[in-house]
Amino acid sequence: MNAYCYFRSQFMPLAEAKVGIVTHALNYGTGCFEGIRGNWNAEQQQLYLFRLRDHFERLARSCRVLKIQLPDSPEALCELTVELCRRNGFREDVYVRPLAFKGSEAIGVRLHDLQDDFALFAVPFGNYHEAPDGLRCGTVSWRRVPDLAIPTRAKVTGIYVNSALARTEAHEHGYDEAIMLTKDDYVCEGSGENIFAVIRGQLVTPDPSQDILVGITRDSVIQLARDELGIPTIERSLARNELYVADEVFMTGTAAHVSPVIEIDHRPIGTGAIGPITARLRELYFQAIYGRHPKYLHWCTPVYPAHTALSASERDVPAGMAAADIAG
Ligand code: PY5
Repeated sequence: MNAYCYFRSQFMPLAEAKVGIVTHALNYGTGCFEGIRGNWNAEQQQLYLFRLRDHFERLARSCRVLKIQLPDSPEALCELTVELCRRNGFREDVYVRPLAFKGSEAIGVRLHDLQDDFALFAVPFGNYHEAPDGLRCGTVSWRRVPDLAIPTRAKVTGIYVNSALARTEAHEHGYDEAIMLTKDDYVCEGSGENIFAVIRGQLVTPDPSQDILVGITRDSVIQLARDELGIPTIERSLARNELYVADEVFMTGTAAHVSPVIEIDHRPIGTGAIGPITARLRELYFQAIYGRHPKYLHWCTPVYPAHTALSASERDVPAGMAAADIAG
């Protein structure tokens, strides 16, 4: 099946969406992006895009920082994303990547007097981490980019050099994921995840002044913990040694979901197995993102029209036929 993307104001085959090597964003990292998951609910034959609007609103904020003009409003970009997923006829978990960038082929480091470009693609995507029993993490020597160097609330492509350095250092030391500290040596986040500790029945996570990317999964988990489990979250600076002695630690991110951390710097966390609060939150989070928790359906944007969202037994369609075909 041909994969479609949206690039320069039109849908086109993904394989044909190319930029030249002089492109500003490729040379200097002057782009903003998002990562959005589409979660396939086989029972309902529906693909749910999770917190779609929130992602495009964050993209709009990132673009303000980089002086990039998006081609349309967050609302219209949501519709475009639904349309893209429909055209691709996905019937599995996917990852959607909007990318807004300085597309001029120009030499010269700056944000002004450059043309903006926008691309949107989606690819099938399963687990980000291959560690079903929990992550073994290591604190790395690289510090998280301070907000005053590159605004960390913005999801800027260039910032990810920092994440890549951290992740590869962790990998080369045999860990599954990196824990980055701030310039002041407090806990910041993973290479692509926020981090939480469970301490005496409460969640503790670095507050936004700690140079974190303010994650949408982080926000979802804070809400689920509060409203479903009655567990409050304290946002404050968090010392590395507090992680070592926490009852539980987990990471959150669109790609990573809720990922238990069972070991940090060769020290088991809690019992060294997935903790009960982490397990409960992960379960609630999965219910929410697959559209299985009625209370959180407002977080889920269905891709396919409701009449195609029948249960498997109700569907009278040959196996292997794309939902897009059914939708016509
Ligand atoms: N911190 C960083 C540095 C991130 O890159 C991400 C997301 C998060 C936190 C969590 O944010 P959210 O919950 O809004 O996803 N990372 C991207 C993701 O799609 C890219 C990972 C490669 O998960």
